[in-house]
Amino acid sequence: MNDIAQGVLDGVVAAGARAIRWLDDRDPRGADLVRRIFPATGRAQIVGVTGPPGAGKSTLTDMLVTELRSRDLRVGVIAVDPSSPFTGGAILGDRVRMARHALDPGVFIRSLGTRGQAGGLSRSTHDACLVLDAMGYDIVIVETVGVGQDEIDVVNLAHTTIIVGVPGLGDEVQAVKAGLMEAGEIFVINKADRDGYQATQRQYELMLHLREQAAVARDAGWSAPLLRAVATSGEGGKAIADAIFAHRAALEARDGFARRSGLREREQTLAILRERLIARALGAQGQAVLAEAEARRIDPYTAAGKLLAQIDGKDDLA
Ligand SMILES: Nc1nc2c(ncn2[C@@H]2O[C@H](COP(=O)(O)OP(=O)(O)OP(=O)(O)O)[C@@H](O)[C@H]2O)c(=O)[nH]1
Ligand SMILES: [Mg+2]
Repeated sequence: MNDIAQGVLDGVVAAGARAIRWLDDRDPRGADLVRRIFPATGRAQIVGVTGPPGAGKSTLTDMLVTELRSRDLRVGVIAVDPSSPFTGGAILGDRVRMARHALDPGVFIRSLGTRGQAGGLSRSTHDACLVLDAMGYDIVIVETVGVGQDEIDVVNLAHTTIIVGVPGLGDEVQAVKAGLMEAGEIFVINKADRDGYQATQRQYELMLHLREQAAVARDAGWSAPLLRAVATSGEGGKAIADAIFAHRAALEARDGFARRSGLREREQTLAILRERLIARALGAQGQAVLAEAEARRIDPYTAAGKLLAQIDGKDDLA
């Protein structure tokens, strides 16, 4: 155990991989490990990359890794696979695509799948970010498909969120509106080599304009740029990397970087608490109580009261 924590702090790749697996498996050694490495975290900039299926998020991430490496930064990548029907086989494709970084000791790439329980994915992702942070990676890119609440939770973990759009997806701007729009700090229209780029650019300009008027941006002190990219040819990588640093500087100028890290720890604390409380409440008789509710023999309030009683020892019928 000490060896693994020390290995993480020393940036040893095998130790990092082991630590992430422990945490993802909810192995109790994971909690001890986080306790050890936590003082060494809080430095890495967490960058979320999200957008519709097939928008080119992985290709763009790969391009960004190349650009950031050319600036001598160490980069971690976490590819979140929510196992949705949209992403079947994506991870394998990502592996192939990122293979050229595989031998670079300054790059660490891992994929995380869903744990089945609500919120489980964002908890595992945050844990993995902590590990990569402690290992000394300057930037940790988290790629996730922009569908579903779990993914939005993941996006909310980031210091900086990049929304990737593409030309020719009619209701795609709508999809972005459904919860991700507020979080976006950098908007990128990828596949700018495709027909319909200009129409999509206008859609996004309008959307950003409306967003500004409605004052709903997560980071009110930042004017989100709209950038173009052709990730397959490396076009746009430099401007996106510049925007990532500009946003970090803007956050730091008003103490927002540390504040955003802190909000993440707060959310993570609540997520861990929820998981543990539910596990304790469902212990022993828990499944039987759930079955009673499912059979409609008792109402859900009574059922929840009985489950709470597993924790505090009294029958909470409030
Ligand atoms: N023409 C063109 N194709 C691109 C561009 N960027 C990516 N692609 C292609 O689009 C396809 C999907 O790219 P990915 O990077 O896998 O997209 P993704 O958003 O990560 O996909 P999921 O993770 O499955 O949601 C691949 O065939 C890429 O080669 C681009 O700028 N122009
Ligand atoms: Mg992908």
